[in-house]
Amino acid sequence: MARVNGKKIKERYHMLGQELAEAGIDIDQAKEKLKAFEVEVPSWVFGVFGGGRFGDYMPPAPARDFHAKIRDAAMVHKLTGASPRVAIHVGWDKPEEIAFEEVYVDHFAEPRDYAREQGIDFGAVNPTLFLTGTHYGSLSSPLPGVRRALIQHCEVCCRIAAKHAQGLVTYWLPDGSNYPGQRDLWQQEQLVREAFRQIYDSAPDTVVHLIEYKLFEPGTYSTVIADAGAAAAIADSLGDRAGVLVDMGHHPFGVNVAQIVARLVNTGRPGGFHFNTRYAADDDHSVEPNISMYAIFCELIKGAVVCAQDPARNWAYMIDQCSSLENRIRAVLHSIDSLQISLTKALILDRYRLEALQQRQDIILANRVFLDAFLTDVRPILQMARLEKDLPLDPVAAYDETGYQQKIEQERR
Ligand code: AFD
Ligand code: MN
Ligand code: MN
Repeated sequence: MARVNGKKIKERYHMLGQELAEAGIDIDQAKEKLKAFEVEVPSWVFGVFGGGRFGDYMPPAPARDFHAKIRDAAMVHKLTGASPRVAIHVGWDKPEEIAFEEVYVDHFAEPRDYAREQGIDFGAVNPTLFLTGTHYGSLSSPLPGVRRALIQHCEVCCRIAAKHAQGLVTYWLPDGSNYPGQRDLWQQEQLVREAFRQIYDSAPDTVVHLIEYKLFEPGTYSTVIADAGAAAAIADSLGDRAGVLVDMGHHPFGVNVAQIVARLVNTGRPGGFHFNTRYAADDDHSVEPNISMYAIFCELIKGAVVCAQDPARNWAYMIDQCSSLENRIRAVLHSIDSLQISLTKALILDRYRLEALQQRQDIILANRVFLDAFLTDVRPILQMARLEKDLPLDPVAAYDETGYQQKIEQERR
């Protein structure tokens, strides 16, 4: 496929290059940065999930074990060349091993080796804080036994991350309440802070901890870590190796996520992103190359935390979507494609011109320059990058040609 359209792609790329050069933008530089962009895929998107809706319907061929999730993630990387790591969910990926004890750490060596054989590696490690016994909360549970076990679980996850993954641990807590009066809000806050203190202090000092926030769910009245400010306050109290994880789906309507990103990047702390599209509530949808995604990438580039010269400065980028109706692998491929388009648009923004207009308070022209890049069809850049990396030009179409879907539908019946 790549060979057939190669000539046309080069022509289109050349034409766009000339156009952008007039504005002083180097298309080759944008293409090289795009090629360096990496995003992790979550193991859980490929697995068995459901909330009792639509009977037992699930998109065909969910992965029924950890190895199958790894193979699906590897397939995504094979087609995109952009997702060399899979984020894992300890206790969810291997439900038989919730990992409350040290002895579990090395149980993750085998699947990690398996991932490497498939051409990928382990990325972020997620403790699972929402399984059996957590219906009154996790790190703020009123039951000391539950709290103690989950703190240990997080400690084990930190060791797994340090020893068998990238040293990154990301936390999402289901802690909150459903009615006013149900819980002592002060106490919940206190317990969560104490638990994080303990986890942070006992973790190997190579580990980076990212704290995720979410407006609601499962709590409908209150949530302990409900917004970026709450997550940042906890991270601040812990130390330099703690930061905030933004998940697109976890904000109230109308919140400007690009502004949250700008603020967090400015703190210089570690940070990360769970990409998805939010329409009504939570995070179930694939990423689309819309204006918010573009604006977010503009901030990440300005802060030099994406495609940075020094990769250590990069934030951690992950996809977190659910895909409860659509084909999961296609949905994830679509998300990666959308992220690459959004990033490329942000890479060709005429920042000098924009800055000049901002200085003159030229409201409308500044907005038009900002939109110029968003409205540009950057697909020639993306296709050229794929051509050079010997990747399929359209990963979703290429997936359908691999026969993988038919194969897993047979195997996983
Ligand atoms: C939940 C949360 C959150 C988290 C994910 C994995 O909404 O997005 O990242 O589980 O723990 O769905
Ligand atoms: Mn998330
Ligand atoms: Mn979510």
